[in-house]
Amino acid sequence: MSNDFGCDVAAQVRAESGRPVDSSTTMEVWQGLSRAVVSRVATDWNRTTRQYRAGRMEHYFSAEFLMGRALLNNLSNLGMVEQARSALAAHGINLSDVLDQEPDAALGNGGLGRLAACFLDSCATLDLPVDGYGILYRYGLFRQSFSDGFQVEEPDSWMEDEYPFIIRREEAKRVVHYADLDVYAVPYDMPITGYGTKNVNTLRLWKAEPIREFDYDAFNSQRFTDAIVDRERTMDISRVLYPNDTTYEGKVLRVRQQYFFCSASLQEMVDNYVEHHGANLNGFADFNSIQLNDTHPVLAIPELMRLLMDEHGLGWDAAWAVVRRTFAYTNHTVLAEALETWEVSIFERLFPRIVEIVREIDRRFRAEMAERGLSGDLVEYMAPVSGGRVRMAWIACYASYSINGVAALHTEIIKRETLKPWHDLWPERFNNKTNGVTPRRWLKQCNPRLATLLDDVTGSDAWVRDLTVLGRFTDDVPETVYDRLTEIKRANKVDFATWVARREGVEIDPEAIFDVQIKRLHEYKRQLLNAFYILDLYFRLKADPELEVPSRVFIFGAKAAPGYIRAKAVIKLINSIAELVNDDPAINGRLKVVFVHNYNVSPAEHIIPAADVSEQISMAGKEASGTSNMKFMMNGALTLGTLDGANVEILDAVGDDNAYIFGATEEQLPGLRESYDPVWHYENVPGLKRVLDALVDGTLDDNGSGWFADLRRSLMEGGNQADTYYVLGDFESYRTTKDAMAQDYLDQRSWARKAWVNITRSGRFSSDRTISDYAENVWKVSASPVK
Ligand code: 26Q
Repeated sequence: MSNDFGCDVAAQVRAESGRPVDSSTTMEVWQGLSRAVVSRVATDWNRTTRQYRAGRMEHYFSAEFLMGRALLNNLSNLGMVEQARSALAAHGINLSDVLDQEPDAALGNGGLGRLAACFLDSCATLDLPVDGYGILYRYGLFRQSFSDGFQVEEPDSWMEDEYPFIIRREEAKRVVHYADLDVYAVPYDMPITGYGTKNVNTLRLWKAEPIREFDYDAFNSQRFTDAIVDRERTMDISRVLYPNDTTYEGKVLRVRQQYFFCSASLQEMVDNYVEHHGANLNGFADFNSIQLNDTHPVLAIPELMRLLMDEHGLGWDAAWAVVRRTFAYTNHTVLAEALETWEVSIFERLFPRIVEIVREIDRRFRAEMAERGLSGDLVEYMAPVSGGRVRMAWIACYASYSINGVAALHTEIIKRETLKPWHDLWPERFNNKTNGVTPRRWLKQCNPRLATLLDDVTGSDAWVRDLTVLGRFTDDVPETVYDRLTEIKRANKVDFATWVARREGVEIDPEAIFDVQIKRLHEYKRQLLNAFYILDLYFRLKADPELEVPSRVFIFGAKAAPGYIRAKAVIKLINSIAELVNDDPAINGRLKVVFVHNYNVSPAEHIIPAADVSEQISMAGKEASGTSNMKFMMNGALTLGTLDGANVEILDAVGDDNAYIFGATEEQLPGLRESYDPVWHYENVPGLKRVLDALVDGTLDDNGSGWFADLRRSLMEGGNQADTYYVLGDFESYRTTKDAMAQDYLDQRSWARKAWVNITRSGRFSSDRTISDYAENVWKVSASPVK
């Protein structure tokens, strides 16, 4: 290895493997290269940390950070991809083989966790003094495989081997106290580099460890199991990420986890405040603010009260004044079943002092509202504690200086419905922060061909730090740009076809339309609607083999929560449809269905650059924002979607000609529901009867589970209350729009123009825009570049 970095890498690989580079495994090379990168940022990281700590900081509290892979991201941010490539090439090693060794850090369920990761990237790139705080789960979101088309879950032990991007900070550990257990919280820090800056921010993840290795007395008295029970109970706390998305489950361990990282993070913040500003905590909020990523970290509110009062001598009013200026709350859902509430008895068992504080918050809230003249019913509805349960969202609304939704429509809905009484009381607390995604990972890194085109068209890589630059190039570009764009998409599709063949064993034709739906499996997201379209198209082709339709590949990626049977039934259904159509000689490859197993950040990076069609088909009013819609748009896929979440704003950015919108609107749905008759749809909407009957007439095999019949029943039985997510209601409109879209694809030039509009108008969906808005209007922090 000729250059400096090459020497670093070689030395790190040798230290790792005890062998020369040429004789090391690809995994060892990954380890060594990663260590060389961390070593490169060490000095700047330390400087950034010290500089931030002396000033005002924002702290992003989140139970989830879906980081994905780190190596390419860091190399790219540091401008070192080519150096790394040539350092390895000197040994005949291929960089992308090495990158492929890295496990995904899947410490999140989906959108909310990935949003947190994109936000960290933007904060570092914008030089903002923001740290993330969460949990170092030993097992991330479960690994998914299919057996007979059914989802099977396995533990995701992503960190079992060494993981160079996380550094243990033994010296900074804290004690977290529960009524039945004291545990250490040991911080593990991940450097967060930004693009084209020296600043290196920090994600701090806490791991639970026993204070005593094991109970020696018990061990000595031959009670070997007793000796290790507390140890195991402690390790349980950070053992595994809960796999639930959108349905709330009140598991004791889950609340332990929440308190664990909130308490440890707050202790650190308070200590840091004392170190820099003295022991009078009244000024805490002048230097610290906390963004609560949904209600998962809401225990931080009573915990900060406890720290201020019990450990730093503030009275209730002074402590509450600090708290009220510290917290800001982001809501991510309109689904009532997702709102977290905990049985008071669980709290009592785990942390009696927190219960005292929560009850006092409740008592004062009730008194304050009575004084304001609110009705008894309304006070009861809004009270932090009621009916034996603690309501996390209500505590968040009461204590926070800012409450935001994650897309314009979503914010309007929470103001009008979900959080209406809070909006009536304090409208000034509410604001919208439409989500965004980082163009570093989701454009520059995952789609290098398109990135080069954008460099060429715009004349520099300035778009990587300011995506709105692209907006100046929507019109009046030379026709050759469209040719190049078409070629790029085609090359990405060829790459993807190779990837899918290897990973899933399905051959797909790069000439076909690649139509993609990747997101958690949930009824409101309506993967079922997409499945029905495919089945209907299959029957249409069978009925008329001469039918002229463009070839299609339908690509899915989705995990279902392990206990969510209906979601699992949809996975099984899609796999059964794949089996039915993929090898049917009458179809002759014109239709293919691929369910990419174990969908995650890394698969997304392969799928999105190859997509033509972005499926965003949730029932209107249910998807808070969506973020894959933005990633697809940036990569030149056209949206096929309902007027939901951020789709509304995407449509606004690209115009009617450059997106395909269908279905009932959020405004229309209540009216439609009143007179809704799913059976009428079944009998009258072209294609529906054939599709619904295929679920039960033997066309599709659910291996005797009865799941397909249940799906059918859920749509048809129960009068106007059946089909909660209006699948049958929207089918006709979906089919018409999707058919038209496929016809439009045949005019490749016009399609490329639409794709170009999508790419160049995606500037406002950069998370840099979102974060600048938070920084300026909520967090009140400004850029702090290190020298
Ligand atoms: C709840 C209880 C117990 C265990 C886990 C959970 C849990 C875990 C994850 C509840 C919710 C989540 C995640 C929610 C989520 O990802 N919401 C999505 O957030 C995105 C970012 O704002 C939005 O774009 C999506 O619309 C929204 O669905």
